Amino acid sequence: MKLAVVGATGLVGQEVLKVIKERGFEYDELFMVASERSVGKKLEFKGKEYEVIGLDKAVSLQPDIAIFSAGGSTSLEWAPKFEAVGTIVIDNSSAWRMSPKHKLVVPEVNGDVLRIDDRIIANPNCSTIQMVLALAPLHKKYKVKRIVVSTYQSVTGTGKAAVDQLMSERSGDESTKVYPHKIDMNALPHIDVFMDNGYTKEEMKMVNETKKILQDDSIQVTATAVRLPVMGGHSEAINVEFEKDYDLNEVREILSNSAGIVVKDDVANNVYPMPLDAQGKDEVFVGRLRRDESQPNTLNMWVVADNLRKGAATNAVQIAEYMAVNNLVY
Ligand code: 2RA
Repeated sequence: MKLAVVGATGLVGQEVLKVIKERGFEYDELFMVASERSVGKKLEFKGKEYEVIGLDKAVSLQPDIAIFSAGGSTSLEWAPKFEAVGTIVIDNSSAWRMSPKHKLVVPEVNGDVLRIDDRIIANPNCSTIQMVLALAPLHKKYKVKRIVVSTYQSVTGTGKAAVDQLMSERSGDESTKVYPHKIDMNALPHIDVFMDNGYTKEEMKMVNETKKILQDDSIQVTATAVRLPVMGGHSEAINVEFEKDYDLNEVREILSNSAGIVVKDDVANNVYPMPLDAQGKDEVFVGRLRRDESQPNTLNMWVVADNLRKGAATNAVQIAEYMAVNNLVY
């Protein structure tokens, strides 16, 4: 099995390598791939030194799987070139997510849609992944009717330059400008670009991707996405209305028994999910479970996950594992 990590020098690419190592994902050959300006750089991985290669060279090596974390335009240009040599591309950008020809996958939720001839597979947006993972088992039992979600997103979701902006603002230097405003001691209700309908692209990703992954266009979603001076995890306040009524203890039990979810919900002891605790972990943490007393069949929950792990790298590596374990790589 020849594995390529495309965007190996970036924030998500580096996390992909960590996850590959931690999960013991097996390969025979590994290619570290990045843009021209990183070609020739040396990267150390599992005690071995790798020289970063360019995309052209990587295509010529015909990897079986390439995990792309290199942005939308690189993916639009290069994923089809890898596809043409038979590579399975697992793509972290938004380039292919809503294409009707391509699968959008969270393995625990809809891994069963994957087939042997899938060649470009889209990894969903980070804030969508943690939300659908927490909602899917409840959707199965009570059927989700409408979701109202507000996000509290970490600067790592924007990338290294945003982490630099936050850290330099904290040391008194306000010259680094990734966001249109200061991020330290602030909250920006603005993630990705604004669209004609007044929502941001991030908010519309949560609307559209949720319907596609849960395979249900009737689900109504409305989102407000907010960037906070937080490192290492996205949090979400989710208000979900179901078709059927639920029992709160049963909800806890369903979530506790669902793959990839950890329930942290013991308010008497101040136990609830927080980004600081989620950082570096692969699971999605759920807490503050309580009935919305203002309308029937409605639940409030607080959902936290490391956006670079389950929101990006871990989910992508899990897709690769799913393909390998189910003999979908040839
Ligand atoms: C963010 N959703 O947090 C993006 C990253 N994919 O900005």
